[in-house]
Amino acid sequence: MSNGNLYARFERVFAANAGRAAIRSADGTSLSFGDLAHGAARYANALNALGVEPGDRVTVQVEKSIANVLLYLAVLKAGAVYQPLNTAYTTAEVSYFVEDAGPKLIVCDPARQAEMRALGDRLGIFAVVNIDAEGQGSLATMAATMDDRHETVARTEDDLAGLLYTSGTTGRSKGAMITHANLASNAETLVELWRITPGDTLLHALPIFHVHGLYVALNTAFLSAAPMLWFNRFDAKAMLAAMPEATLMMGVPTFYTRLLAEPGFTKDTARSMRLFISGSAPLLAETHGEFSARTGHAILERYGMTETGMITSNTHDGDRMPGTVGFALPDVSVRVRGEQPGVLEVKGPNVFKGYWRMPEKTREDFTTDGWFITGDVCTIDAQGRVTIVGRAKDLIISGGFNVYPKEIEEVLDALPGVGESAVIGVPHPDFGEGVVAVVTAKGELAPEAEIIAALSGSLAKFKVPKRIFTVDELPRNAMGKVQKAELRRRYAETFAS
Ligand code: MLC
Ligand code: AMP
Repeated sequence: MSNGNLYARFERVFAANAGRAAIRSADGTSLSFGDLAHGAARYANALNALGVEPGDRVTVQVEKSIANVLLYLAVLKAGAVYQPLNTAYTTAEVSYFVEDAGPKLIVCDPARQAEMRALGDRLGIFAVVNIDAEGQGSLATMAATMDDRHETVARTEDDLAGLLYTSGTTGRSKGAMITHANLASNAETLVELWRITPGDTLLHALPIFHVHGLYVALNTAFLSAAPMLWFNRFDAKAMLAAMPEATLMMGVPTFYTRLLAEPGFTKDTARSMRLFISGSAPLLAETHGEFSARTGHAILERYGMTETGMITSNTHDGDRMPGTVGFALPDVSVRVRGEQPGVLEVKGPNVFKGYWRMPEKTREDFTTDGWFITGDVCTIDAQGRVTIVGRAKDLIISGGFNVYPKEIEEVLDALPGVGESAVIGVPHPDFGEGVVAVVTAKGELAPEAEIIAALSGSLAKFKVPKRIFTVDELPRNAMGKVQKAELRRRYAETFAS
């Protein structure tokens, strides 16, 4: 029986392309596909030496680096489960994710080694090792001494490959259990749909702790043997400098608005480009229009979720309609029950296995006939084209990162001087939506800057409201529910440029 481990597929591609460049970064580092295979084997041997066995979770919160890519590959190769965490998460946030996932190993930044070791001691976690932004650190040192041969662990397609946490509108954050088959089917479909070939060169500037940069970008590049130009973070000028050597880019809408803000970005800069892809947040039709006027390229928008990978995409050859997210991927089915617009439901080999140790939550998010409920309010036209018109979930997407108002409101409400609070997203020229809090005072309320500083102690920076407004009372409807739509209208101009 063939090995269902996603890495086994990568391994065949790496072997067949061993001498070709796989990743090049601006600092001159260059790895061939053969180097990737050897590096992944060394890291996998290091993981095994640290006690990691098939099915064990490995928690990873490190700065983006090529070493981080090798670690991701190694976790797959060793048959373990990759749990990536946003580098912006505070220690308080990380503690929950680690406690819930129960990993065998934590890989963190050296700056957090002591804190994570203390957390590990409290939770009985065997090993805590580190990798820094340059790809150095105790794990890198250990991997360098290891054998570069390692037998890829056999997995069934239904075994877990990743555990990615997503917050919900209520309750605790949930770990989405992603299988090898979920990842393989989605990546294979996208390679075909977007016509990715070894002749492509992908600009990779997304973080690799979320689905977009990790699974959409890396997995498609690996399966298609497309080389990548590597950036540890997004910088519009650096992207422009590299673009004449590239053919393909994947980004969140903020990447595209930031590129457009560069006067040096012209048709000539994009002369070798074949395809620009956007997702994770709504791309304004205005941005789409401005981009085609400037470069002659129609950005291809697609739509997905952590729990499902990619669900829909505009087509490569047909129209790429601004404001719509295209058609269900081959093999994937979507529906809206009852009247349109309505909540989109999805079924297919891309849909995750359920929430980690939360059977109740899993049941709530699936219909009785097995469709996953996305919480995105959509229309589907007669041709099957999907347009997202709103969200049934109280969610803000800022620069491609999800912010759940409930989480921020709970922290705000616990601050002395705050009566009650409502957190909303309003138009932001850079991040698409910007987070704003509206609060009432109960006694002495600290000044805005102090409240923001207090929140930053426990919440990741991107979640912290950029503005806090004080009101006498929050607007409520007849049922006593806070009218967030009214607040969004009131504060719509907060970030108007
Ligand atoms: C950074 N900041 C943000 C922010 N990113 N605030 C709100 N929203 C964000 N997204 C904060 C910083 O901490 C800083 O605070 C200030 O804002 C300005 O920072 P910056 O230097 O301008 O930001 P930068 O580092 O350039 O980051 C912006 C960004 C980044 C857009 C490049 O956020 C990013 O890479 N986003 C991509 C997210 C992503 O990959 N999403 C995919 C999810 S997967 P201060 O106070 O220190 O100045 C998914 C499924 C799917 O959704 O369909 O793909
Ligand atoms: P996440 O939980 O981080 O995976 O975020 C998934 C959510 O991002 C989806 O449910 C959508 O609300 C949103 N999303 C992803 N892609 C798009 C898109 N192209 N347009 C609008 N929203 C999107």
